[in-house]
Amino acid sequence: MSLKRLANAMIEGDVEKGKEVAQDLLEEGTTPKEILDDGVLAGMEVVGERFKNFEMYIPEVLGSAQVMHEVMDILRPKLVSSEGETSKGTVVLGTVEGDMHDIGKNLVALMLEGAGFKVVDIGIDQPAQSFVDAVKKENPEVVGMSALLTTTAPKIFEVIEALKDAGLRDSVKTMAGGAVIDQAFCDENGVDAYGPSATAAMEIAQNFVAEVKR
Ligand code: B1M
Repeated sequence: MSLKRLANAMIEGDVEKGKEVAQDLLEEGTTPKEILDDGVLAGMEVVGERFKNFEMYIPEVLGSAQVMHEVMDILRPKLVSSEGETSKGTVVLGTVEGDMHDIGKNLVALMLEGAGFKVVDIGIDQPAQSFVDAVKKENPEVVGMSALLTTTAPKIFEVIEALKDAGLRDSVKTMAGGAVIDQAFCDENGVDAYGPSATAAMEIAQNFVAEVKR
Protein backbone atom coordinates (compact mmCIF):
# COMPACT_ATOMS: atom_id res chain seq x y z
CA MET A 1 0.00 0.00 0.00
CA SER A 2 2.62 2.53 1.10
CA LEU A 3 4.96 1.35 -1.61
CA LYS A 4 2.28 2.45 -4.04
CA ARG A 5 2.15 5.84 -2.28
CA LEU A 6 5.90 6.15 -2.81
CA ALA A 7 5.53 5.30 -6.48
CA ASN A 8 2.82 7.96 -6.71
CA ALA A 9 5.05 10.54 -5.01
CA MET A 10 7.67 9.77 -7.68
CA ILE A 11 5.14 10.24 -10.45
CA GLU A 12 3.81 13.48 -8.92
CA GLY A 13 7.35 14.80 -8.25
CA ASP A 14 6.36 15.38 -4.61
CA VAL A 15 9.67 15.40 -2.70
CA GLU A 16 8.21 15.88 0.78
CA LYS A 17 5.68 13.09 0.36
CA GLY A 18 8.37 10.81 -1.11
CA LYS A 19 10.73 11.38 1.84
CA GLU A 20 7.96 10.93 4.40
CA VAL A 21 6.67 7.70 2.89
CA ALA A 22 10.20 6.28 2.53
CA GLN A 23 10.91 7.00 6.22
CA ASP A 24 7.60 5.41 7.26
CA LEU A 25 8.33 2.33 5.17
CA LEU A 26 11.76 1.88 6.77
CA GLU A 27 10.25 2.26 10.24
CA GLU A 28 7.61 -0.35 9.38
CA GLY A 29 10.42 -2.78 8.48
CA THR A 30 10.23 -2.66 4.68
CA THR A 31 13.72 -3.41 3.34
CA PRO A 32 15.61 -0.72 1.36
CA LYS A 33 15.71 -3.15 -1.58
CA GLU A 34 11.89 -3.48 -1.58
CA ILE A 35 11.57 0.31 -1.32
CA LEU A 36 13.87 0.72 -4.32
CA ASP A 37 12.32 -1.98 -6.48
CA ASP A 38 8.61 -1.72 -5.67
CA GLY A 39 8.40 1.98 -4.81
CA VAL A 40 11.05 4.06 -6.54
CA LEU A 41 11.64 1.97 -9.67
CA ALA A 42 7.95 1.16 -10.05
CA GLY A 43 7.25 4.90 -10.04
CA MET A 44 10.10 5.61 -12.45
CA GLU A 45 8.77 3.00 -14.85
CA VAL A 46 5.47 4.90 -15.09
CA VAL A 47 7.38 8.18 -15.52
CA GLY A 48 9.40 6.64 -18.38
CA GLU A 49 6.26 5.40 -20.09
CA ARG A 50 4.48 8.78 -19.75
CA PHE A 51 7.57 10.65 -20.98
CA LYS A 52 7.70 8.40 -24.03
CA ASN A 53 4.00 9.01 -24.74
CA PHE A 54 4.30 12.81 -24.30
CA GLU A 55 2.09 12.65 -21.18
CA MET A 56 4.94 14.07 -19.06
CA TYR A 57 7.53 16.67 -20.01
CA ILE A 58 11.11 17.40 -18.99
CA PRO A 59 10.38 19.67 -15.95
CA GLU A 60 8.01 17.06 -14.52
CA VAL A 61 10.47 14.24 -15.15
CA LEU A 62 13.15 16.31 -13.37
CA GLY A 63 10.75 16.59 -10.41
CA SER A 64 10.50 12.79 -10.31
CA ALA A 65 14.29 12.54 -10.54
CA GLN A 66 14.57 14.87 -7.55
CA VAL A 67 12.28 12.63 -5.48
CA MET A 68 14.46 9.67 -6.46
CA HIS A 69 17.65 11.48 -5.37
CA GLU A 70 16.20 12.46 -2.00
CA VAL A 71 14.83 8.98 -1.32
CA MET A 72 18.18 7.47 -2.25
CA ASP A 73 19.84 9.77 0.32
CA ILE A 74 17.54 8.27 2.96
CA LEU A 75 18.22 4.68 1.86
CA ARG A 76 21.99 5.05 1.38
CA PRO A 77 23.01 4.73 5.07
CA LYS A 78 20.83 1.62 5.39
CA LEU A 79 22.42 -0.04 2.38
CA VAL A 80 26.03 0.98 2.82
CA SER A 81 28.25 -1.34 4.87
CA SER A 82 29.46 -0.21 8.25
CA GLU A 83 32.44 2.14 8.34
CA GLY A 84 35.87 0.68 8.74
CA GLU A 85 35.03 -2.51 6.87
CA THR A 86 37.65 -3.35 4.27
CA SER A 87 36.60 -2.33 0.78
CA LYS A 88 35.57 -5.23 -1.48
CA GLY A 89 37.23 -3.48 -4.42
CA THR A 90 37.07 -0.24 -6.38
CA VAL A 91 34.73 0.66 -9.21
CA VAL A 92 35.14 3.77 -11.38
CA LEU A 93 31.67 4.69 -12.59
CA GLY A 94 30.33 7.36 -14.91
CA THR A 95 27.77 8.34 -17.52
CA VAL A 96 29.40 8.76 -20.92
CA GLU A 97 29.98 11.97 -22.85
CA GLY A 98 26.88 13.81 -24.08
CA ASP A 99 24.59 11.95 -21.68
CA MET A 100 23.02 13.68 -18.67
CA HIS A 101 21.04 10.70 -17.31
CA ASP A 102 22.26 9.77 -13.87
CA ILE A 103 19.43 8.02 -12.03
CA GLY A 104 20.43 4.51 -13.12
CA LYS A 105 24.12 5.22 -12.54
CA ASN A 106 23.39 6.52 -9.03
CA LEU A 107 21.38 3.43 -8.29
CA VAL A 108 24.27 1.24 -9.46
CA ALA A 109 26.60 3.26 -7.19
CA LEU A 110 24.24 2.78 -4.27
CA MET A 111 24.05 -0.99 -4.74
CA LEU A 112 27.83 -1.26 -5.11
CA GLU A 113 28.42 0.80 -1.99
CA GLY A 114 25.87 -1.35 -0.20
CA ALA A 115 27.93 -4.40 -1.14
CA GLY A 116 31.09 -2.81 0.30
CA PHE A 117 32.77 -1.46 -2.85
CA LYS A 118 34.56 1.87 -2.99
CA VAL A 119 32.79 3.74 -5.79
CA VAL A 120 34.56 6.54 -7.60
CA ASP A 121 31.65 8.26 -9.33
CA ILE A 122 33.05 10.58 -11.98
CA GLY A 123 29.59 11.94 -12.84
CA ILE A 124 27.60 12.56 -16.01
CA ASP A 125 28.71 13.70 -19.49
CA GLN A 126 32.21 12.27 -19.05
CA PRO A 127 34.59 11.99 -22.02
CA ALA A 128 36.69 8.87 -22.46
CA GLN A 129 39.77 10.63 -21.12
CA SER A 130 38.07 11.20 -17.74
CA PHE A 131 37.58 7.44 -17.35
CA VAL A 132 41.25 6.92 -18.25
CA ASP A 133 42.38 9.58 -15.75
CA ALA A 134 40.24 8.03 -13.01
CA VAL A 135 41.66 4.56 -13.70
CA LYS A 136 45.22 5.93 -13.49
CA LYS A 137 44.45 7.67 -10.21
CA GLU A 138 42.29 5.06 -8.46
CA ASN A 139 43.60 1.76 -9.81
CA PRO A 140 40.13 0.12 -9.79
CA GLU A 141 39.30 -3.49 -10.58
CA VAL A 142 36.19 -2.40 -12.52
CA VAL A 143 35.15 0.43 -14.84
CA GLY A 144 31.40 0.96 -15.26
CA MET A 145 29.76 3.04 -18.00
CA SER A 146 26.16 4.12 -18.22
CA ALA A 147 24.44 5.35 -21.42
CA LEU A 148 20.75 5.98 -22.08
CA LEU A 149 20.72 7.53 -25.53
CA THR A 150 21.21 5.91 -28.90
CA THR A 151 23.51 8.83 -29.71
CA THR A 152 25.74 8.35 -26.65
CA ALA A 153 26.01 4.55 -26.58
CA PRO A 154 28.97 4.62 -29.07
CA LYS A 155 30.91 6.65 -26.50
CA ILE A 156 31.28 3.42 -24.53
CA PHE A 157 33.40 2.06 -27.37
CA GLU A 158 35.50 5.24 -27.17
CA VAL A 159 36.17 4.57 -23.49
CA ILE A 160 37.27 1.00 -24.28
CA GLU A 161 39.59 2.27 -27.03
CA ALA A 162 41.00 5.02 -24.80
CA LEU A 163 41.76 2.45 -22.09
CA LYS A 164 43.57 0.37 -24.73
CA ASP A 165 45.54 3.38 -25.99
CA ALA A 166 46.59 4.19 -22.43
CA GLY A 167 47.77 0.59 -21.91
CA LEU A 168 45.17 0.08 -19.17
CA ARG A 169 42.65 -2.24 -20.83
CA ASP A 170 44.09 -5.44 -19.37
CA SER A 171 44.26 -4.06 -15.84
CA VAL A 172 40.49 -3.54 -15.51
CA LYS A 173 37.22 -5.34 -16.17
CA THR A 174 34.52 -3.28 -17.85
CA MET A 175 30.76 -3.27 -17.64
CA ALA A 176 28.03 -1.16 -19.19
CA GLY A 177 24.32 -0.59 -18.77
CA GLY A 178 21.46 1.78 -19.42
CA ALA A 179 18.26 1.82 -21.45
CA VAL A 180 19.86 1.39 -24.89
CA ILE A 181 22.56 -1.12 -23.93
CA ASP A 182 22.23 -4.88 -24.25
CA GLN A 183 24.40 -7.98 -24.32
CA ALA A 184 24.92 -7.79 -28.11
CA PHE A 185 26.11 -4.19 -27.85
CA CYS A 186 28.62 -5.16 -25.16
CA ASP A 187 29.88 -8.14 -27.19
CA GLU A 188 30.32 -6.00 -30.30
CA ASN A 189 32.09 -3.18 -28.46
CA GLY A 190 34.52 -5.15 -26.34
CA VAL A 191 32.78 -4.57 -23.00
CA ASP A 192 33.33 -7.47 -20.59
CA ALA A 193 29.80 -7.53 -19.15
CA TYR A 194 26.33 -6.13 -19.64
CA GLY A 195 24.48 -4.97 -16.52
CA PRO A 196 20.71 -5.12 -17.05
CA SER A 197 20.04 -3.75 -13.56
CA ALA A 198 21.76 -2.25 -10.54
CA THR A 199 21.58 -5.57 -8.73
CA ALA A 200 23.14 -7.32 -11.71
CA ALA A 201 25.88 -4.66 -11.81
CA MET A 202 26.71 -5.41 -8.20
CA GLU A 203 26.89 -9.17 -8.84
CA ILE A 204 29.06 -8.64 -11.91
CA ALA A 205 31.49 -6.49 -9.91
CA GLN A 206 31.63 -9.12 -7.18
CA ASN A 207 32.43 -11.83 -9.76
CA PHE A 208 35.07 -9.67 -11.43
CA VAL A 209 36.84 -9.00 -8.14
CA ALA A 210 36.65 -12.68 -7.18
CA GLU A 211 38.27 -13.54 -10.56
CA VAL A 212 41.07 -11.00 -10.04
CA LYS A 213 41.81 -12.38 -6.55
CA ARG A 214 41.75 -16.02 -7.68
CO1 B1M B 1 15.68 11.09 -21.11
N1 B1M B 1 15.48 9.78 -22.57
N2 B1M B 1 16.21 12.42 -22.40
N3 B1M B 1 15.64 12.29 -19.61
N4 B1M B 1 14.83 9.76 -20.14
C1 B1M B 1 15.17 8.41 -22.19
C2 B1M B 1 16.44 7.60 -21.96
C3 B1M B 1 14.30 7.91 -23.44
C4 B1M B 1 14.36 6.38 -23.64
C5 B1M B 1 12.84 8.39 -23.26
C6 B1M B 1 12.00 8.10 -24.48
O1 B1M B 1 11.95 8.87 -25.36
N5 B1M B 1 11.36 6.98 -24.53
C7 B1M B 1 14.95 8.70 -24.58
C8 B1M B 1 16.13 8.04 -25.29
C9 B1M B 1 15.77 7.51 -26.65
C10 B1M B 1 16.97 6.96 -27.32
O2 B1M B 1 17.99 7.58 -27.48
N6 B1M B 1 16.84 5.71 -27.77
C11 B1M B 1 15.36 9.97 -23.86
C12 B1M B 1 15.60 11.21 -24.49
C13 B1M B 1 15.33 11.27 -25.97
C14 B1M B 1 16.06 12.35 -23.79
C15 B1M B 1 16.37 13.74 -24.35
C16 B1M B 1 17.12 13.75 -25.69
C17 B1M B 1 15.01 14.49 -24.43
C18 B1M B 1 15.06 15.86 -25.04
O3 B1M B 1 15.80 16.72 -24.59
N7 B1M B 1 14.30 15.99 -26.06
C19 B1M B 1 17.21 14.38 -23.23
C20 B1M B 1 18.72 14.09 -23.40
C21 B1M B 1 19.57 14.79 -22.36
C22 B1M B 1 20.99 14.26 -22.41
O4 B1M B 1 21.30 13.31 -21.74
N8 B1M B 1 21.84 14.87 -23.22
C23 B1M B 1 16.67 13.65 -22.05
C24 B1M B 1 16.58 14.22 -20.76
C25 B1M B 1 16.05 13.58 -19.66
C26 B1M B 1 15.82 14.27 -18.33
C27 B1M B 1 16.90 15.30 -17.98
C28 B1M B 1 14.47 14.94 -18.37
C29 B1M B 1 15.72 13.04 -17.37
C30 B1M B 1 17.08 12.63 -16.74
C31 B1M B 1 17.18 13.08 -15.30
C32 B1M B 1 18.37 12.46 -14.63
O5 B1M B 1 18.86 11.40 -14.98
N9 B1M B 1 18.86 13.16 -13.62
C33 B1M B 1 15.32 11.92 -18.33
C34 B1M B 1 14.74 10.70 -17.93
C35 B1M B 1 14.42 10.55 -16.45
C36 B1M B 1 14.46 9.66 -18.84
C37 B1M B 1 13.65 8.37 -18.62
C38 B1M B 1 12.18 8.78 -18.56
C39 B1M B 1 13.96 7.57 -17.39
C40 B1M B 1 15.43 7.19 -17.25
C41 B1M B 1 15.65 6.68 -15.86
O6 B1M B 1 16.17 7.37 -15.01
N10 B1M B 1 15.17 5.45 -15.59
C42 B1M B 1 14.03 7.52 -19.90
C43 B1M B 1 12.95 6.55 -20.33
C44 B1M B 1 13.31 5.12 -20.01
O7 B1M B 1 14.44 4.78 -19.74
N11 B1M B 1 12.33 4.29 -20.11
C45 B1M B 1 14.55 8.55 -20.82
C46 B1M B 1 15.22 4.85 -14.26
C47 B1M B 1 16.60 4.21 -14.09
C48 B1M B 1 16.66 3.56 -12.72
O8 B1M B 1 16.74 3.25 -15.11
O9 B1M B 1 18.67 4.48 -16.20
O10 B1M B 1 17.69 2.39 -17.28
P1 B1M B 1 18.03 3.16 -16.06
O11 B1M B 1 19.03 2.29 -15.17
C49 B1M B 1 18.77 0.95 -14.81
C50 B1M B 1 19.40 -0.05 -15.76
O12 B1M B 1 19.43 0.38 -17.09
C51 B1M B 1 20.75 -0.31 -15.16
O13 B1M B 1 20.52 -0.21 -13.76
C52 B1M B 1 19.52 0.77 -13.50
C53 B1M B 1 18.67 0.30 -12.35
O14 B1M B 1 18.15 -0.97 -12.54
N12 B1M B 1 21.89 0.52 -15.48
C54 B1M B 1 23.14 0.01 -15.38
C55 B1M B 1 22.00 1.81 -15.81
N13 B1M B 1 23.29 2.16 -15.93
C56 B1M B 1 24.01 1.07 -15.67
C57 B1M B 1 25.38 0.88 -15.65
C58 B1M B 1 25.86 -0.40 -15.34
C59 B1M B 1 24.98 -1.44 -15.08
C60 B1M B 1 23.62 -1.25 -15.08
O15 B1M B 1 27.16 -0.69 -15.28
C61 B1M B 1 28.08 0.34 -15.23
